[in-house]
Amino acid sequence: MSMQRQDGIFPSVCSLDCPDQCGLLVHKSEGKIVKIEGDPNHPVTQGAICNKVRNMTERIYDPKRLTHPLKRIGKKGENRFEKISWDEAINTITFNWKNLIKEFGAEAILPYSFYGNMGRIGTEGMDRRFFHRMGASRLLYTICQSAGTEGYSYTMGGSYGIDPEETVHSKLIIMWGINAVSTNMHQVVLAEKARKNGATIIVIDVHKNQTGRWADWFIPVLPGTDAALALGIMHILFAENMVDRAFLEQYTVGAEELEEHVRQYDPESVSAITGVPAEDMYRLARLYGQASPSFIRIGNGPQHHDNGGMCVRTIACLPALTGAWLQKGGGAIKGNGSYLDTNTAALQRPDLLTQDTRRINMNLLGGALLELDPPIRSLYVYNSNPALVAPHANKVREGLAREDLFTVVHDLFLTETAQYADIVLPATSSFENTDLYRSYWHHYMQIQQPVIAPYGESKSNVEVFRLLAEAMGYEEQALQDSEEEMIRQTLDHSANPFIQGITYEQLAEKQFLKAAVKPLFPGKLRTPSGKIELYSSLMASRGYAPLPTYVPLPKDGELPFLFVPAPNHNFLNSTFSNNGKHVRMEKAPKLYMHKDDASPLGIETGAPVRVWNERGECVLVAMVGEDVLPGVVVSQGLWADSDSADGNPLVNALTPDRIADMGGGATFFSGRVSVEKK
Ligand SMILES: Nc1nc2c(c(=O)[nH]1)N[C@H]1C(S)=C(S)[C@@H](COP(=O)(O)OP(=O)(O)OC[C@H]3O[C@@H](n4cnc5c(=O)[nH]c(N)nc54)[C@H](O)[C@@H]3O)O[C@H]1N2
Ligand SMILES: Nc1nc2c(c(=O)[nH]1)N[C@H]1C(S)=C(S)[C@@H](COP(=O)(O)OP(=O)(O)OC[C@H]3O[C@@H](n4cnc5c(=O)[nH]c(N)nc54)[C@H](O)[C@@H]3O)O[C@H]1N2
Ligand code: SF4
Ligand SMILES: [Mo]
Repeated sequence: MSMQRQDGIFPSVCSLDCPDQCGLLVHKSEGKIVKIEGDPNHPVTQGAICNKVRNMTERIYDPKRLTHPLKRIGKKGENRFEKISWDEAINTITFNWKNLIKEFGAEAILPYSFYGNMGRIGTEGMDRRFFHRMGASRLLYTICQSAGTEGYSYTMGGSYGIDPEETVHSKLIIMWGINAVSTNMHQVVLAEKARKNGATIIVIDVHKNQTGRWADWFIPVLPGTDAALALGIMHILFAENMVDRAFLEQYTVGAEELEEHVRQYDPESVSAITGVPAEDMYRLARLYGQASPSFIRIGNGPQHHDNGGMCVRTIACLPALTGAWLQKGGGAIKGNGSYLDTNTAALQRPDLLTQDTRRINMNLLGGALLELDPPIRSLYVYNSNPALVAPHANKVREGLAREDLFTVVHDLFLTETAQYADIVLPATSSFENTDLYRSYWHHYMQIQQPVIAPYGESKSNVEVFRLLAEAMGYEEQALQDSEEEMIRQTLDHSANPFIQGITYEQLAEKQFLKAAVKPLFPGKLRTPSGKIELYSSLMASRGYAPLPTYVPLPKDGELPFLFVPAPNHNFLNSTFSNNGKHVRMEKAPKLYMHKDDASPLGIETGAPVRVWNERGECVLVAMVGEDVLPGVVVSQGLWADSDSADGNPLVNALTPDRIADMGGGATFFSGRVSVEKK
């Protein structure tokens, strides 16, 4: 069907791992995509898209894009490959896997993936079915938001917040640990509308980045201390009687215990922890207590810490104190994915797995490759670039370098990870595929139908797993289903009332459909009590403090600076870090430092600096000023190995692979480093 599509303009959806999930218009001429712009008809994104994706054709037609399968002819990581046919590629992979399974069992094989393309069918569909059928080791998908999601759920019962379209009505908007100008631009557009109606915008962050500069009031906070700040606000709200007692009574459990508990978080003590002056805390609490409706957008920053789950659980309690949830535009969003839940069992077919297999936390990839017993003997990577994005990167790369590890990487580019592969497979871009998309921020589902023919000999994830299944001799029909069949299967989900109206036909016709989401209140939450759990017995039963609590970060060695390696504006994680145009827009891999830290070290803006700790080192360009607090250094972006003139900018060489307090989450932002002039 796809290849017959004529030239023209096709409504599409952005496939990147970004909450906005924009509607797109893809212009095709002479068989090629010539322009990508926003779809003005999309109700949330309304025709505006980011610079990254406006320049997406540079990536789709980048001369470095893979066109054929490759096999390694040099040493691992040496980057020497030779072109092979798909037949040879599939036969080599399945020959190796059959032998490994015979000798060691299927758990010797580990799939590793994330959301390089958010399509449900390609990321959680045929792949899962295939590896379930095989009985491979199972990956725990923990690298992104899992700590915060678990924390938020203890309070709110799932990834349920408010409809972002309603935030235009908010009068106070707090962007808490989210670099929204770069990472959720339509929340910024909506907040701008609210601002025109009189809303105040506050940003709480460890870095005065583009989002902090856009705020009416920027509040710098020390990394990993936000739970204390939230508890300090609660202290003032109770002390000054700015709480909504009727709401607390009707919709929450544990308000009395909480009131008693937050007495210890007085503004002076909290100020010493967070670096936020006590008078600012009073001002913040009073603004929050009095504004109506108020909205908190909780980002990923606070939860990429050892204490991240508890931190998000704590921030999520705030709107209950003021009863903000009852007003249109009041409440919070951490993520909204649960409203759009589809039938996961039908999609992933866990029933194909006949015995329980081991689960491996993706944040521990290095250790899994180097230390697990029985060992991982084969790794299959798709939709992800772990050599760049995973914590403790040198350990990951040491594992990837194992000569006895049979590694397959399916990607559009010869990524840092692919350079360690035995077999590299070329992947289609999302514009070459059929897939189903659901946002984790707004309430729309969308469909992608192929706009262009596959690039070179590239194939989609679904297609590759169908081929692998056939070559493995797996005969289940589920392993040969079409994309359309799989979309129908997963949309058939009586357990989620919100998506009942959404069908394949309707999506194919309309391109995007809004879930029939009802406001959370009045109503029953999916917490054990059905209410907002300020006190959580479930947490107590799992060994957590049942009330929101500030847990200090563990000491990560003695080095002087806390290091926050955050994402940047023009890349999406490591995607675009290998595309010239995006690299030029982003200029250089920078390290933001406070002037009082930099000057004794003789470091000035523009100077290359060596950033190091016991795990590794990288080279970045210093940006000296007052955008971060003393004792904190912040970098932006996951840069390609080749992106620095002076040395490798691999920030994940420094990040800890400790596991966060909840959800098996990552602790990217809780590491310590030293910095010196290079
Ligand atoms: N342009 C662009 N957009 C993206 C991405 C990208 O790489 N680039 N990545 C996508 C993905 S996968 C995700 S998960 C989201 C992530 O997007 P966000 O939710 O914005 O999360 P981060 O960018 O990780 O961090 C947000 C902010 O948290 C701050 N921060 C770090 N530690 C703390 C802390 O302890 N307290 C507070 N208050 N702030 C802290 C950082 O300085 C940063 O400004 O964005 C998506 N969108
Ligand atoms: N230091 C630090 N590290 C971080 C973060 C951070 O803030 N700081 N953020 C973390 C977060 S939140 C996340 S979500 C992870 C993200 O980490 P990843 O999910 O690994 O994200 P990307 O780096 O964008 O890599 C996606 C890869 O998938 C490929 N791809 C795209 N579409 C397809 C497809 O259809 N098929 C196949 N086979 N491949 C495809 C792309 O070409 C790209 O190489 O990174 C984490 N790492
Ligand atoms: S990356 Fe985000 S903002 Fe940019 S087009 Fe895609 S969904 Fe929209
Ligand atoms: Mo993420």
